[in-house]
Amino acid sequence: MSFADFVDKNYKPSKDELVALFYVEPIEGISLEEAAGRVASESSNGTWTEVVTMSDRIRKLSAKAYEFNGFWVKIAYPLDLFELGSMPQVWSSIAGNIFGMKAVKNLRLEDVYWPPDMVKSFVGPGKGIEGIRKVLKIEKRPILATVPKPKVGMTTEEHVKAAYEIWTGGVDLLKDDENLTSQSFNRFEERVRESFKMRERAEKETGERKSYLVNVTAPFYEMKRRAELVADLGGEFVMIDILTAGWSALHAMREIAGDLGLAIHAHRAFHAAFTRNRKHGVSMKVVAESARLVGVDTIHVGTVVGKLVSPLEEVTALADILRKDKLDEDWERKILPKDWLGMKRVLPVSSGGLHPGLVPDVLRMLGTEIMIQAGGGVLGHPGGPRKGAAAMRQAITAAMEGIPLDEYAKDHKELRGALEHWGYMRPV
Ligand code: CAP
Ligand code: MG
Repeated sequence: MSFADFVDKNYKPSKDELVALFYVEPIEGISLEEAAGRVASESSNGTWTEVVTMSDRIRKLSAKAYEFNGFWVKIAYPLDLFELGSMPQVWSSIAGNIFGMKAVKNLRLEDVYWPPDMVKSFVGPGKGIEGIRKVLKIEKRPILATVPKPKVGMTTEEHVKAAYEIWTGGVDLLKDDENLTSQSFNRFEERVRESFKMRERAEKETGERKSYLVNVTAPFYEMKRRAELVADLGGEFVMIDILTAGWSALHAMREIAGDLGLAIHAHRAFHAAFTRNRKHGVSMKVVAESARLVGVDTIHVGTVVGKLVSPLEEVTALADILRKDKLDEDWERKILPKDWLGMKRVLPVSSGGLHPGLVPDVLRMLGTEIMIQAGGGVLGHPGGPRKGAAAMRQAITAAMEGIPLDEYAKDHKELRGALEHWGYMRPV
């Protein structure tokens, strides 16, 4: 069986096959067809040479590169290649060895068409957007979260004091940072216990629902123990660094969170190591789709205007993938058709270098069905975290009412303080 056997330009996949869209750039001396055939081979059931154990029956499982458009290639995979309901196995197949192949100069998995039987084999989000809104009793406006900064280093006491000010200033969700778990100066158990005590006080004082995205990321059994503690203390969310923890851990945590009645906030730390290069790696769309299938409730999508790389067409594509039930093929944004078959919708989180002056931009791009997160943009307010929180909340109200921030700031001094400090700058 040669690489040519993994290419068939007349092939028409059925809707029950998985289709992957790749950007394939061969090395010099190798044709695009051959490189694509090698990708289809290595990601399904081929290898560098013919093997004597191949048979007609096994050959039927081979993937086929069938559509070519410049360097863009679609490859169809028979569903029997996959173990249904296992995201690690899917990634080991279509996002596995192939990125290291000598035959390709660049290779990027850009999007995936997930066939119905595969979609049905995953549970999806436990709460979804509607469930989260219900828990927080916030019907229409964006949900507002803040990560106390410095991201690591504060003692538990300092952390909880900042939490109190953030909540009472008007933020809905306290959020741990991705690398704050249980360090010597701020142990997990103590932080969580003290924060939930403080939450009660903040709720009483404001009359609003307040919650906490608790970063439980840890070696698996510890992560499970931490989630149980969050549930015991009356929490509603766990936060997981899903890419450093891994798909298998997320699968298990989805079951555990489901049993405990907790929602999952997905942090994507590590993604840019393989999503940022537009020609090589795996796109963030594939990460977001995989996360929706395995079952997160909220996930970071970027800001366009903030401190981290996140182009507009990518951020809006992610929001559509997470929030819509169905999508048609969209060649501009390189999206393959989607049908989530009623699976719950995921709330996109816009975060990274945001401050009040940027809130109207984010709402214009993403609408109000989002979570906005600002760490430095709250804790950096010259008047302190409470005023920083109030300024963010005021910016959201102004943007939703279509009032220019400068106008609204005339009789909202916290927002005025933020605008005097940062203006409308876009951080780098
Ligand atoms: C933001 C943040 C988030 C990033 C994640 C940080 O802090 O807490 O982790 O936004 O990036 O550590 O940088 P600031 P993304 O609000 O102070 O910038 O959302 O792109 O995954
Ligand atoms: Mg962070």
